[in-house]
Amino acid sequence: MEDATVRPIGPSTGRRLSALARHLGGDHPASPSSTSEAAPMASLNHAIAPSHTSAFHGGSVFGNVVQAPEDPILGVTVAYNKDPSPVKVNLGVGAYRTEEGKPLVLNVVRRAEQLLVNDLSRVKEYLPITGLAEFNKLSANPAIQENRVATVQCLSGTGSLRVGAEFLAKHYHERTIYIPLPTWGNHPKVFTLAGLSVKTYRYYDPTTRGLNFQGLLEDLNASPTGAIVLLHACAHNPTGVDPTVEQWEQIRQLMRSKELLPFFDSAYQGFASGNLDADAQSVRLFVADGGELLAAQSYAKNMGLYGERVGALSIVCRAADVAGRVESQLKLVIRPMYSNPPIHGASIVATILRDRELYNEWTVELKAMADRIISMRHLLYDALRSRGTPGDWSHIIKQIGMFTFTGLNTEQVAFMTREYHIYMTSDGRISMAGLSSRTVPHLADAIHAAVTRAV
Ligand code: KET
Repeated sequence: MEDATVRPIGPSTGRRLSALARHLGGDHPASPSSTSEAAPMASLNHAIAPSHTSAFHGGSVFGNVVQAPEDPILGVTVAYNKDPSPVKVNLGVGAYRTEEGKPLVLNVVRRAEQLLVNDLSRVKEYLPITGLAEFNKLSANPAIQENRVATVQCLSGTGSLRVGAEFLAKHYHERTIYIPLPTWGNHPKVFTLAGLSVKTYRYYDPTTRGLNFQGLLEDLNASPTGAIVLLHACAHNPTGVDPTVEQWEQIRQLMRSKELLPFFDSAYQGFASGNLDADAQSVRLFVADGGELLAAQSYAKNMGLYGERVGALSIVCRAADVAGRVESQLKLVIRPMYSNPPIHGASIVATILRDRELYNEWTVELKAMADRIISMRHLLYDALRSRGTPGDWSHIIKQIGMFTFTGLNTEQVAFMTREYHIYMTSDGRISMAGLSSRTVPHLADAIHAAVTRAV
């Protein structure tokens, strides 16, 4: 049995790292050389490759460890925190802020936590390897009531993706995963380190600032039968561009006819339309046809539980007996990785999902977050129009979810950070959730200056 074999850590990690380095280095056949993070990734290549520490350098056996670059997204916050300027704005990480620019703990989360604190029967025992059973049951898409799903609580969206990818690398016959171009910068790293081989499919058309639907269909059609395809369930990061329901249906038909395996990343459910059900339509289309798929869910954004690290991996199978065996293997992936997940965040989520009234309150608060982001889109669009900033900025109001993919280039972003203390990722992505009516004029000034300045 494959699971009984103990893989030697050194060579296998080395293989994964060199695969990742190859991928990031750009000599991969379908390497995303034009991904949003092309520049930082090139230097990452050196930093992530294992440095050999056997030699004695400067008095430390670790003396020749190479300084790694900051993460392209989380590193923006690091730089922001170091900036003493009073006008600085952090539009890097996708984290919701209030109109006052403060992090938000949802009222419904406070209420759930209060209930948990008051319940003295609650203990801090280990959870099972698969996490809190009630959380898993409530997290599994309501459409999945057929017992043909294995759901495990994981460490937020990232952990769910990683566990799913490790499972696939071990038990699925096709090791290639196609990810959209561009995509969340962590996707290629998560999948490559899990042992999958990463390729890209066309997704975004910079000229129209919309979906390259034809390119997407062509690339999926040209992929090998059985390949895994990463799909953003809604509110695509970083582009803010989603397929329509009709386009999802076409994607579904193509993928099913080619037996491509969907792996949904659902990190922004509720942020696309403001409605949880509407935002789950893509996943539910694929569940409804009876076929198989994976879904990684995160509660980081839609419940504001970022640091609680609460999420779920669901593997929807053809039949209940398969799901049971899949779950048994997921446990073998999780146990040596982190043994079992933390209890607090999952208890908050379960408390909210199980109670009609709390659930309704959550949907109202979620809608308010989504609405505030939409109002920021309109404010920014109007501010650029009133400044007469050259260019068509209508994509700011057309794109959905937390981000605007502005089209600003690396130099323009660097200029805005240097001169205006505006922090955003170098691919021109802005987290609209980080804006407020107070900071929009400053951002509009910065964009205007960046676009109109002589080079
Ligand atoms: N998927 C996508 C598409 C995504 O944007 C994120 C986070 C995640 C998964 C993982 O979220 P988690 O916190 O593990 O549940 N994105 C934001 C934060 C980050 O990069 O970690 C971001 O893009 O800013």
